[in-house]
Amino acid sequence: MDISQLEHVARAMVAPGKGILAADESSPTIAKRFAAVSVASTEENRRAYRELLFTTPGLGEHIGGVILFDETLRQQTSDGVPMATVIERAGIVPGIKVDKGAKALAGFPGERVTEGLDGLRDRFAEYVEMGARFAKWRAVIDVSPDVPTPFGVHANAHALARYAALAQEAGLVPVVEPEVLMDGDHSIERCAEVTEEVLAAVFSQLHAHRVVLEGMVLKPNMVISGLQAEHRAGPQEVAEATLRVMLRHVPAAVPGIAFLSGGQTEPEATHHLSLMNRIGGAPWELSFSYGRALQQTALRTWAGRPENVAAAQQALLRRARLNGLARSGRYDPADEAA
Ligand code: 5MM
Repeated sequence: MDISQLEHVARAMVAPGKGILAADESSPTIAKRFAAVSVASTEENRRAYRELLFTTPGLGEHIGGVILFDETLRQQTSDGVPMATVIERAGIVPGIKVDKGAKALAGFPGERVTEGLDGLRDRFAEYVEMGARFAKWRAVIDVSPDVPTPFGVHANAHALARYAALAQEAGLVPVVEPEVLMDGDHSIERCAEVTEEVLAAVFSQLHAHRVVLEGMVLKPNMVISGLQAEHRAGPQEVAEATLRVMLRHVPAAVPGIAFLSGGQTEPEATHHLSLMNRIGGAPWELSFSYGRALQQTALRTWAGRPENVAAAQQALLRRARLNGLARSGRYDPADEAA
């Protein structure tokens, strides 16, 4: 394992002004996203949509990494260029989602654990061969009054750390994604409590598995009220609570924290990130790894029509630029109207 190379790639993914485009929707998830804009989830439509995203002129200005799904890494543009090559040529690091999704945790009703460790060492070797330079694994933590249990948290943290150690062994930077879901009516305080428990377990397991913190990126949820909460905390409160929890649990050796958007609207996700960067004083890069919060308008604009490709690329670029501003706390919600 070349630690300096891992650190170099990790730092490029979250370089100042930049973040990550999460385009690794699995087949069921992309089918859901396409259905919302009445596009059939055929292999060709998925390929065309991802080509649109990755060939956006100027994307590399604010995007340092792109996460791909297995199918996409094996696809080519209409000109016959492999997707990973297109991404590299744009000055962006290509990565691959390697988890096989969250499944019910036997014996623990309401909890899930992410699968995909079997055969992972061999899959990593193939992904490296195909041009991936980082990997991603997502753990899903549901929130209810009795969930998560300490065992559920431990099972997910253990799997994340096993994955991360294998990724580094293969020379890939692990993006470690423990997502405390926004679904539910829980308060921001409850989200903070669960996120603290999860991050404490994750970093304890990463240490136990000898994962080199300098060669990874953390992709956590923000500390935020549940989507159905009666009183949802405002942006400044979200920024302060998130920063407080991260400062308590994320070692300064980690190069970057790239937040997921998790169901926030595009402007909300950008605003929260900007406020955190405005507070300042963080020892890590405070960045983004958004899926929906980068793609929503672009996907709606495209809606499966080739004549809309340029407009959809403009929409993606605009979100990337606004999040680029948020990286240094310079985003103003008024920019949305401009
Ligand atoms: C893009 O969606 C990713 C894959 O999800 P599935 O395995 O469920 O298809 C997901 O891991 C994503 O990278 C993160 O949730 C961040 O995306 P959002 O939309 O929450 O920013």
